[in-house]
Amino acid sequence: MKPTPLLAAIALLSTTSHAKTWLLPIPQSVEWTGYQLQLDPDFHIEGASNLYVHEAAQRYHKLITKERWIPYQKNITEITPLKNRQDTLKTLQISVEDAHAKLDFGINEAYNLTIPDSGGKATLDAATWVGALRGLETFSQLIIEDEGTLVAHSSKIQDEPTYPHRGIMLDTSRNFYSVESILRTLDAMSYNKLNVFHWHITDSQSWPLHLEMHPELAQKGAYSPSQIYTTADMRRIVQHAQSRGIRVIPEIDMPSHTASIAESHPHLVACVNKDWEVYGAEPAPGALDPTKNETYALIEDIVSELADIFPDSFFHAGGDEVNSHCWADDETIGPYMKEHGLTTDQLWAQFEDKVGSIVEQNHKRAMIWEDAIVVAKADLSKNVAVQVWTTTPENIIKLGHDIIHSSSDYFYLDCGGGGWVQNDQRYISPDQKATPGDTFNYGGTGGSWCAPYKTWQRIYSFDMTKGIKKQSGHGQVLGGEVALWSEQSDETVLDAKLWPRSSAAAEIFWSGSYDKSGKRRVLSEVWPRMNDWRFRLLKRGIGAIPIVPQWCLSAGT
Ligand code: CP6
Repeated sequence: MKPTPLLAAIALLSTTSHAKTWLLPIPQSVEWTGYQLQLDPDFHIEGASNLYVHEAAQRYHKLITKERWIPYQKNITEITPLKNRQDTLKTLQISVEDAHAKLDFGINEAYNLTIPDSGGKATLDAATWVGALRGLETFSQLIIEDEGTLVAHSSKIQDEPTYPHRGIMLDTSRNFYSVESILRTLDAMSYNKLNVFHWHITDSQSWPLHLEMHPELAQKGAYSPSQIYTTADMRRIVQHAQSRGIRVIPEIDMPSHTASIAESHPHLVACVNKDWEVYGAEPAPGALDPTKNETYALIEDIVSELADIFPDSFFHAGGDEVNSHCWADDETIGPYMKEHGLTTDQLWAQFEDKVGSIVEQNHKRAMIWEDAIVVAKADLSKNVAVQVWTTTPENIIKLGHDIIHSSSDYFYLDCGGGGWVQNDQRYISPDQKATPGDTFNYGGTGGSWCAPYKTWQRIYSFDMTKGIKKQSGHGQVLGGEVALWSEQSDETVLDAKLWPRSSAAAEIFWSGSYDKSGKRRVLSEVWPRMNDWRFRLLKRGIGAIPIVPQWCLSAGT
C-alpha cells in the first residue's frame, strides 16, 4: 500500500496546485489522469469479499445510479482537459486483503483506487473490508452527471486516515432522538468517513436506556415509555453502524450527571432537587454516592450488560463536572469524607479508579472526560483514553494518556465554549453580565451561554497538531470528536446542527490539518468543495444547511 516515490511526487504536485475536486474528505493523494469516462449502462461492482462489502457494493451501486449529481464546480478541466468518452467504465473490481478483521480501534482503513484512462475496469484495493467501504465512498464521489450521462473521472487515489478515531458524540438524554434519526446520522457519518459514534446515552435529565438487569432505571428515568432505547434498538444501531465501518462507543456519564438514576434509586444519588447553581453544572444536579457498595454493584451491572451489547473495545465512563458541594453537603457522604480525611477531588479520583477497574474487568478500554485527570488529579491507568474539552492537550499527553480532541471552543455543536465566561463572570451578551437566576442552557435570558455558534470554518481551523509533543512516555492524539450536546437540540434540528459542520471536522480528522507538503489547508480551497458536498448530502437525504446564498453559485465561482 506504500506510495511509490514517482506517484507520491505527482500527487504532491496535483494537491499543491489546488486541483478542483468535490471529494470530501480530501484523499491523501489524488492524481487526475485526464479522462472523463461514461459509466457503462451495465456497470457493476465485483469482488465483494464479505457480507459488509457485498451490502456496501449494492448500496453504492444504487446510490451512484440514482443520485445523478451535477456539481457546481464543473471544471477540474483546469488541470486535465476533458477527453472523449468513447470508452465506458464497465466494472469496479474490489480486492481486500483481510475480509475478517474485527472492526475496532486502529483497524486499517487504507485503500488505493484507480480509474484507468482507458475505461474498462476500475480497481479498488484495500487492506481490510473497512478500507473497501471507504474506497467505495470515494468512488461514488467521483461519479457525476454531465450533459445527461453519468461519468467518472480517471484518477489514481491513495488514501488512508490521518487519525484512527473520528467521531460524533450525540447526547440523547437532554432531548430524545428516534432510532431512525440515529440510523440516518450513521449513514451521513459513513459518507464523511467518520468512524466513531460516541453515544452519550444517559445524563441527569433522562435515562432513555432499557437494561434487562435494571428495567426500573428507564421505567422511572425516561421521559416517557416511548422514549426508551430497547436492547433490540441498541443492537440495530450497532449493526447498522458496523455494516458501515462505524464503531459505537456507549457512554454512561458518572458520578455526576446522574439525577435521572435517583428516579429509581434515590438513596444512591446525592444533592438531587437542590439548587442547581450551587450543586450542579446545570439544572437537575445529582451525583452518585461513591461511598456505597450498592453504587458500584449497580455500575457493574450496567457496564457488564452494555459490554455485551456494544462489541467495541472502548467504553466511555464519563467522569466530568463533579460539583464540590454535592458530596460535601450530603448527610452521609460529608461525614464519610471527614472521617477519612478526603477532599471531593480525592473521593472523585477514588471513584474513577474503581470504575476504571470495573470497565477493565469487562475487557474494555476506558475513555473518560478530562475532568477526572485535570480537576480530580486522578492517577489512572495509562490505558485510559482521555477526551479533552477545555484543557491544553499536552497537559494530558505528557502524563502518558492518549487523547481525543473535543475542544469546546471548536467542536461543541450545541451549547458550549467560547467567550461568554470572563473572569468567572457569565455574560449574556458582550455588554450584559448574567445575574443569578438566569437559566443557562434553557433559552431564557441566559440561552446565549450556548453561543457563540461554531461555524464550519471555525471547526475547520482547529489545528490537530498544535502543541502536541512527540516524546517517549507521552500519549498520542487518537483523533477527535465533535459533540452535539442536546440542551437545545432534538431530531427536528439534528441534520442542520450536524451537517455540513461535522464534514469540516471529518476532513481534518481524516486528511489532517496540513497537506502532504506540510501546508495548512486553506478555506478558499475548501469552501467550493464544502458547498458541492452540502448539495450532495442533500441528494442523499441529509438536511445539510447552505453555506452561501445561492446567488454566489450562479455568479460563477
Ligand atoms: N453535559 C455533560 C454537558 C457538558 C459536559 N458534560 C458541557 C459542559 C460545558 C459546555 C458544554 C457542555 N452539557 N454531561 C461537559 C463534558 Cl460549554
